[in-house]
Amino acid sequence: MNEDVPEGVKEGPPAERGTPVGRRVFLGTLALGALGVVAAPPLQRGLEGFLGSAADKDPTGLTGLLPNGGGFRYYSVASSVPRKNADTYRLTVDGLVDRPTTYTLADLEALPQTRLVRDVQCVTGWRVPDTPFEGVRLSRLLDAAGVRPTAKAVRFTCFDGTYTESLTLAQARRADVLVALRMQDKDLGHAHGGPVRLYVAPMYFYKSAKWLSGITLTDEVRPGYWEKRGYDIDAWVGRSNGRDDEPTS
Ligand SMILES: Nc1nc2c(c(=O)[nH]1)N[C@H]1C(S)=C(S)[C@@H](COP(=O)(O)O)O[C@H]1N2
Ligand SMILES: [Mo]
Repeated sequence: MNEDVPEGVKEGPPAERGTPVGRRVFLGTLALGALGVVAAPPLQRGLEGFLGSAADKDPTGLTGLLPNGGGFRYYSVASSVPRKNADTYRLTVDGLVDRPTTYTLADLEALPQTRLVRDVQCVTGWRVPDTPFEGVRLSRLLDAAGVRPTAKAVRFTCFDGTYTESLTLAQARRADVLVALRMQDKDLGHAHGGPVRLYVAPMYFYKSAKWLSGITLTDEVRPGYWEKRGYDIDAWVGRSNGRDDEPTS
């Protein structure tokens, strides 16, 4: 398991110590059980046990391993999340824009799709190499909405009702930031934040908000869920959260 947990991994923010993370992890594990996880292979069990015992120091919400997840872990700060499908899913773009817009899943699928293959890197140390994501460039949705000059940042909200994220407008316009519909050449499943999640390729995976439902242009950065709990807002992989080098493995 050590290759998955690099030396020097920054542990959770001090502010979070002693708060009921353990309960979230426990509830999340129950929710995952309901998804049908039966048994983890021994290596995964070992790693899960290691991280689980460190849960109060490592609060980004480790709640279990995904079946056939290829190394992904299931994270949710909400104990249960409603399911959305092509009929019920909506994504709104609003705030400091000229043309507030609501997209259905079909609307998003009809737009040009961009495919990126990068390493997924969670700030707690686990990593999934060469993971394909596909979706609509966020910059395209921003341009379609007509971002006003007073807008300086983007706030992301999720239909789990709890998680939030943020980017500066310059970060949000990067070509490697997607509103993702597919991962690993499959439609995004519920556990991975489907049908639509944010994908911020150059940053730690906590920036990639799952179950994305809202994109709001704001006049300043409003720190997201984990950022209010001590993680860096500018979460560049290898250059944030106390790290100064690229992760190895
Ligand atoms: N809505 C929501 N998005 C989220 C999270 C979350 O708890 N809720 N966790 C973040 C973290 S810390 C990680 S590592 C990834 C995990 O994505 P996965 O569950 O697809 O592996 O989702 C990120 N986005
Ligand atoms: Mo994470």
